[in-house]
Amino acid sequence: MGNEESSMVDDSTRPSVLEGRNVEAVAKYIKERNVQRIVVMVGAGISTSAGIPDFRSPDTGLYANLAFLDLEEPEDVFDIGFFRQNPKPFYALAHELYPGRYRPTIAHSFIKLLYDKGLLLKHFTQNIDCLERQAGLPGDIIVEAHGSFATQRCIECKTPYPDEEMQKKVQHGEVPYCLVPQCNGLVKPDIVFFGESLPPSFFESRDLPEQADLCIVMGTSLSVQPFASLPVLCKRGTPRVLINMQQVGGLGSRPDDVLILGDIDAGVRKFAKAMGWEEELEALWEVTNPDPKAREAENAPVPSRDERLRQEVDRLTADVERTLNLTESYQQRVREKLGEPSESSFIKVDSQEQSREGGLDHVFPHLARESR
Ligand code: CNA
Repeated sequence: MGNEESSMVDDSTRPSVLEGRNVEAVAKYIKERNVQRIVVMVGAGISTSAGIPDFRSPDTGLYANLAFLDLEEPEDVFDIGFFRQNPKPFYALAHELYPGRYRPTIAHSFIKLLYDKGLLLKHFTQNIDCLERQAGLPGDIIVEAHGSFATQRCIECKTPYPDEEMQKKVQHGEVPYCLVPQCNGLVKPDIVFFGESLPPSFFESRDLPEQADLCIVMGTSLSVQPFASLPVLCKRGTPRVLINMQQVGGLGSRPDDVLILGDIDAGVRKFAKAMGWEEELEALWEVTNPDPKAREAENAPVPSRDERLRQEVDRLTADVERTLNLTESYQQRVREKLGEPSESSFIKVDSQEQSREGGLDHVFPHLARESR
C-alpha cells in the first residue's frame, strides 16, 4: 500500500461534507448536491463473484493457485521478460480468463447504471477481463489501466493480430505468432505486463479524480502503482467510498471517507438501495444473463387470473367447437345415408348462442367462480 495515507486510518473523525460516514449519507449527498462527476476505481475483486479469481485473496486468489503452471514466482506469468522466454504459462492462464466465459457481476452493472444516469465521469479499472464492456459501458468512458484482452499485437513489430485468430489460438491453448512474413514474433494481448508502461489513456485521464465530486473504490488491494495512487488524487473534501472485503490504501483516513466492508455484491446492493435504485439495478444486471431463453421466461409477465381464465375458456371453446364440427359432419353423413335434409345450422347456432352468453361459464362453473 504505497501511499501517503496508508498509516492514518481513522474511522471516528466527524465528516466535513457528508452528514455521516455511511452509505445513506452518501446517497443524500448525491441527490442533494446534484453530484454528476463520479470516478470509479476497481480491481479484480469486482469480478470474483463471476468466477474469475483475484490475485491476492489467500487460498482462492490466482497467485495461490498457479502451481499447475510450474512457476517459481506466480508474478512471472505477467512478466514481459519471462513471457519472451516462455509464453506458455501466460497462454494457459489466458485460456482460463479469456472474455466470453464469464458473466458481469452486479458491481459491473452498478457502474453501468451510474453511466446510464449520466453520473459517471470516468471508470478506472485494473481488470483485464473486459467485463465492464460486456456490461454495456462504452470503451471511451473506461480507462483500462493495465490493458485488456480486447486487442493484441506482435511484441516485436507491433502489428495488430486478428481477433478471430486470437480467439482460436486461446481456445486451443496455442501460442500465437506474428503473421508478418520474416517477423514471426510472439503475439501478446494488450495487457500491461510488469516492466511495461501503462497505456496513454491512463496518463491522459489522471487529472479526472481531482475534478470528481465523488470517488468509489471497489475490489482492489490498491497495491499496484501507479493505479494505487489514484484515490489520493481526489481533492480533500471529496467523499470517497470503499466497497471491499477489507480496508485498503489509506481509505478511511479522511473525514469524508466511507467504508462499506464485506462482500462487494452486497455492498453495491446496499448502495443501490440507499439511492432507491434496487429494481433498476437488478433489471440492468438481468440483461447480462447469457441465457436469453431463461431471461425471456423470467421476464415474461405472469398472466392475471382473468387472463388465465380467458385463455382457458378460449382453449376449451376451440376444443368444443372442433368436437361439435366433427359431430355435425358425422350427423350430416348419417342423414345423407338416411336420405334426410341437412340441418347443420342447428348445431352452429347452439355454439354461437354459447359465445353470445359469455363463453362456457355454465360448462366450467369453477373457472367462472374464480374470476368473480
Ligand atoms: P488483488 O490484489 O487481488 O485485490 C483484490 C481485492 O479485492 C482484495 O482486497 C480482496 O480482499 C478484494 N475482494 C476480492 N473478492 C471480493 C469480494 N467478493 N468481496 C469483497 N472484496 C473482495 O487485485 P487488484 O485488482 O488490486 O490487483 C491489481 C492486479 C490484479 C491488476 O494488475 C489486474 O490485472 C489483476 N487481475 C485482474 C483480474 C481480472 O481482470 N478479473 C483477475 C486477477 C488479477
